[in-house]
Amino acid sequence: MARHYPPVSIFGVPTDVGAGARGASMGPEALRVARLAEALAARGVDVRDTGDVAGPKNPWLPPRDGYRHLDEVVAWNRAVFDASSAILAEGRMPLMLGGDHCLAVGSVAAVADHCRRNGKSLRVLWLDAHTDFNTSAITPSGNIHGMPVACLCGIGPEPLVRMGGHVPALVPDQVRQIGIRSVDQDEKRLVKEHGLDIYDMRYIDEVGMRQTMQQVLMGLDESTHLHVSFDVDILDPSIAPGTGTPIPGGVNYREAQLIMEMIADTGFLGSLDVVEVNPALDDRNSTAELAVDLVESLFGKSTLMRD
Ligand code: Z70
Ligand code: MN
Ligand code: MN
Ligand code: MN
Repeated sequence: MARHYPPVSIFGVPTDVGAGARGASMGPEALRVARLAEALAARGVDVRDTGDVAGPKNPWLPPRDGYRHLDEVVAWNRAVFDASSAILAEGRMPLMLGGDHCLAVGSVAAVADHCRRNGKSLRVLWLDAHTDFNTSAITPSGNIHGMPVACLCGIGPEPLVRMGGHVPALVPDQVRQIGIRSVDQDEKRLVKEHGLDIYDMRYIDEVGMRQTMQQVLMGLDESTHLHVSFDVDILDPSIAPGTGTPIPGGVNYREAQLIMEMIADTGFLGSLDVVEVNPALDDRNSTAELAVDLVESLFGKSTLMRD
């Protein structure tokens, strides 16, 4: 029999307010069409889809003071924080369907707050082509989906940095970034200065995915809550074209499966974001279908012998 997983509550966040390309707002529906909830239910997971949270429309304006749509990003993240917190308080696992990656400020702040209240130690696995560690002073775009890790580490606009009450929500020590291959010039300086633990594509090429994930998952114990923030642009664009910022040289299908399988094997998965699925750019919903396939593996689908 499969390992027992905690009950899951899915919620959708239909916005692209933090992104540079329009269309990630359709991500939740694409993941539903790809039968995410049904796939987890078929694995014996107690899963509920609570529907979508609501927020302001995307005004689609140029940046102001280094931010695009800051007020709208804050409003959406408050809704995410409240939804995630309510699900965690029920003893269920929040599964957020983005939406763009700015929404991880709310989801991770909620998990950090939950862990603080319950004596759990939080580790965040940031699966992404990008480090998402920009600030208003150095961003090349003003797009806030390039800033959530910095915000969570206490660097960013007041209302985002304070989202979960405790500042900072996270210290860089709690974060592992995997699949990185696109970091802006000044952002590079900042991630080095803050000592982020980055497993970039060069590292994965050199040591292989198995040893990479062994490093990433080192030092976990029964008190660990693992939060996985899965930006689908970690995947190579040849297998996942439906995303706003496709970057060549991403992780392939087998590597992606191994990431998910090795996380599943820990038994410590506590919460999950699936973000940056952009159906407007996709090839017949293949990116959403691949994301569902990988989430199934995160819940033990391809693990034959270790239950
Ligand atoms: C760039 C910026 C980003 C995702 C693009 C890109 C950031 N570093 N993140 N797509 N998911 O504009 O800050
Ligand atoms: Mn991202
Ligand atoms: Mn990204
Ligand atoms: Mn399937």
